[in-house]
Amino acid sequence: MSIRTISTQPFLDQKPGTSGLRKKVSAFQKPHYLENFVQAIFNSINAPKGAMLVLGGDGRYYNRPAIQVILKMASANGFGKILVGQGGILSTPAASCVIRKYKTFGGIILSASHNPGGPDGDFGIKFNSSNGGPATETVTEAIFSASKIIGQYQLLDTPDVELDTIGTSKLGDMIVEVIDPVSDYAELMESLFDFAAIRNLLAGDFRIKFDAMHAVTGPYAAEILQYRLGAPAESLMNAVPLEDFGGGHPDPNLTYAPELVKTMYADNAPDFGAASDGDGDRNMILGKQFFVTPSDSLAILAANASLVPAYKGGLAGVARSMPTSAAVDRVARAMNIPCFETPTGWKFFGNLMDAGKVTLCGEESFGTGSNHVREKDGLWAVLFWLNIIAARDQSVEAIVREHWAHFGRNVYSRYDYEGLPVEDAQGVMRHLQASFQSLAGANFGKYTVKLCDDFSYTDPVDGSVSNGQGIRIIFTDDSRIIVRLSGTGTEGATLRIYLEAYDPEVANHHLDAQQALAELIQVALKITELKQRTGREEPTVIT
Ligand code: G16
Repeated sequence: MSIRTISTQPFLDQKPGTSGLRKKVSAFQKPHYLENFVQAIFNSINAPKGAMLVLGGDGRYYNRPAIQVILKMASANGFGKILVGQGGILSTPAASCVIRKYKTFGGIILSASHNPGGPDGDFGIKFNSSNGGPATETVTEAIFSASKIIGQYQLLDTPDVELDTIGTSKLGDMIVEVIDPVSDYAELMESLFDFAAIRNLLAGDFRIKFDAMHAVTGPYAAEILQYRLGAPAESLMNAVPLEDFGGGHPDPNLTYAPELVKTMYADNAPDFGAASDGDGDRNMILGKQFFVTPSDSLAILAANASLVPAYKGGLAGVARSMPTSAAVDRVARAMNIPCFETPTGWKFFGNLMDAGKVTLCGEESFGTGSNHVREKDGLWAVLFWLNIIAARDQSVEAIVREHWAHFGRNVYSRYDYEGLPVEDAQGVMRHLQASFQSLAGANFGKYTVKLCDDFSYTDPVDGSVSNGQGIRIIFTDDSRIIVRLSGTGTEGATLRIYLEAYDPEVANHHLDAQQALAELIQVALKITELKQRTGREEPTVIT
């Protein structure tokens, strides 16, 4: 076995987005493309010789060949040990859990999350630091800089490693330990929640349906929900992971999880429904004929945290991304704990959690989590809800309605315009930026603009500043229209419009969000000049 040094040329498009580098599989299959980015990571992270890394992915197409390349490069670059999930599999929260539990230098996670998979689909790669969380912007910038000047990479010339059997082998001087991808994570979940109470709930006539969307959470859900908590086998759907997610879009929302939505809106619907995404970090929560917005879900978890063993001692604080509704802010005020507003991207929560400022955090993009790991965590959110339901003995809908009655309702919706020509999408953003002055104080029916700006964030822990994080149009009644471009797509541009209005009146709480927000939606379309500038009559996805 010898170390080969291979000459290469930089690719100039390896800038990590909201969560790592995501591209079409065909881009990663270009000669040297993956290797360049992996070497750029190794050149930037200052790992000491012999350091230990975690490696795994969501099992999508190209996961296996990529794992082999990374193992051979890690060995050639002087790493001492790699913990790799059996079959190359680790859900994103499980990878975070393993990094923390075994105190490794960090980890490499292969995933394009909720983006479609398969030979024509997407692939992705990101580096997580020793805290288990996505690398900070400083590190991702360093990786990007390294990728632009790379001239060579190192690879061990050796046959592939056997990844399907748990155990230890050597690759050059480096140890490769193939680990069970589920057990450490399942053990962590059992330490956080009241499994006895949830087991009791599921032993009665309470029925659940979990949609793994043919993605990574299938085996995790089987181990936790079925074997450890006793849910019947029919509680799981699409639980066999497939390299192309069965041709689906593994994004747990009302559009892309139609089978689950149909089941939960049928006459004989189960009591609780949930879905997770490609790499297991997102979640969607449903009751019988009832959808819980991710923003409400975060607020409700925070308000009920004292019912869950791991959080009954109290929350240090909470955090949400800027476009996420302010429902959790109201809970934080009532609990007299701080609430932080960060840019979109889980990486911004890491510093707050490491500094002990925040216990729970979440995003409108179907992500919720806590300081148990440093990624958002789909099954964790499912277990949190089941724990609350078991403790309160109420339906999902009753819990949400009581919450609204107490705190008022932050009515919320997001419109996604996917696959736009980049120029059109940027045109909308430029138009808005140019309108800040004329918008200030302007009236639109019952709405008067209080403030509009481009969100900027100064990290309260390390002082780093992130500018240009989304346009905010805030009205005098605290309603908001937020507009930003997605940082996770791989084709054209996706423009997101987030709409939020606050309604304390219980008498209005029966309204569908689209009804309640109808006027604000028209204001948003008018201000953005969306139709004129993109030609789109309707959004691709409404949540
Ligand atoms: C990633 C980040 C999330 C973020 C989301 C936003 O999610 O991890 O923190 O909220 O992207 O995506 P966009 O920029 O498209 O709005 P994931 O699940 O794709 O890793």
